[in-house]
Amino acid sequence: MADVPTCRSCGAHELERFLSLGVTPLADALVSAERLGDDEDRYPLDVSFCPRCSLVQITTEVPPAKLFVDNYLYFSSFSDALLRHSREHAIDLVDAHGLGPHDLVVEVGSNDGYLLRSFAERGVPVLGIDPAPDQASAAIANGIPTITEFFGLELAERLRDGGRRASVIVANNVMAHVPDLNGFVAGLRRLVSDDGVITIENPYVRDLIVHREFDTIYHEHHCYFSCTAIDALMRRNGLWLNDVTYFADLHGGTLRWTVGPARSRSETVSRYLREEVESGLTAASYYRDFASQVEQVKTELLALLHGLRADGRRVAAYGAAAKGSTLVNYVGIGTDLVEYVVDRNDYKQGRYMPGTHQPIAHPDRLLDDQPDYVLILAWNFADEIVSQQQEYLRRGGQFIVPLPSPRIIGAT
Ligand code: JHZ
Repeated sequence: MADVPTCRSCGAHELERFLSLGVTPLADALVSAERLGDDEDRYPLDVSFCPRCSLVQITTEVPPAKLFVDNYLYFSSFSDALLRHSREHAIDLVDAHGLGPHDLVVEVGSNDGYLLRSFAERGVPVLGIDPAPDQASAAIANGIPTITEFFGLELAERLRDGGRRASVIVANNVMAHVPDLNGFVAGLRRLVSDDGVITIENPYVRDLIVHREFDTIYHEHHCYFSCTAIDALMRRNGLWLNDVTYFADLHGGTLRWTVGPARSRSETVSRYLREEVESGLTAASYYRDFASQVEQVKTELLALLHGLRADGRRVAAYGAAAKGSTLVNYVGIGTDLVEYVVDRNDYKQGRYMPGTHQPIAHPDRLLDDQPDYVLILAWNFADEIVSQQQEYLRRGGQFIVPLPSPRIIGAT
């Protein structure tokens, strides 16, 4: 573990801390039955703002292999909404850039090949890069060539020396995971062809603050991006932020930044940059009362759960998501309040939530057991989960969506 005293992007020393979520276990380090009695690794989870380049970031660095090789069971393919979004993205890129057999699409953080297969199906050569061994093996087994390594400048150089340049690079929900941010972006610049395009998606820090999505803060996510921070980061590494697209329903509000070696800035980029200044997002004061907002979520949620338990209601949870781990650990939701968690990722079933140790079961358990309430930890997929669980609702079950304030969903 290392403390990071300077900004990961611009190197400034005067970071302003605005939130501490305490000392928490690693969000994806689900505990196996054999390890339940062992001490779990715990690390401080503090969040700072850089007044020089506006980057929001955590200040403790956990070794990447501990996060993404030893303890990573996240498979992108378990979420239908994400698969739909990814397929549309691939089709748009193929059409917009006329991609064909002479191009190369590289995805950094390619997971189980959930996105690249849409390019491969259209005859476009692809290359995945992902250090997580099980996910990379799954992709390879599905015919997606994948390099099982972390991406950075060194790997980009090696690929380029081997004669490979990418017409398109996609980096979705991966840049926040990278400790050496400038090395990562320099690697993108090295690998993309001079007329190529890079698309980067990540949850938008504005939505994190406005919708109190504090649970998306965990050790895997070193950074929380605004357009202002992205613009500075790209320029520093020889790239231009050329377009921005907003997806309100993806991961609580996601931005796609379209970036390239050539400058062709859209009016949308200028508008976002202007609005970030006007709304105050580029100043430390924007973040100052976030800690009390987060505290309020904790108070409201605990009051609700204690009230239900006092009335003899049984509560389970849906989604052994990384964000779920931050939520249960920060709020202090033990097995006395929420008995178990269900998740359709079979790599997660049979394990236990970090810190709070709820067992993780198959979603069928909700119908076998019919708890009175189900807390949706994967609230970003609440619509998808609720529509799959109509029978649970029909039998009288109810869902709790925890953020931005706890809300109950029953049968309509
Ligand atoms: P989900 C992930 O975070 C991983 P997490 C990562 N760290 C990241 O950066 C962010 O996304 C953006 C399950 N599920 O996606 C699947 C069902 O069981 O919100 C997952 O285990 N049934 C890369 O981990 C979990 O819920 C369903 O119907 O916070 C959702 O996890 C659906 C839709 C999901 O991410």
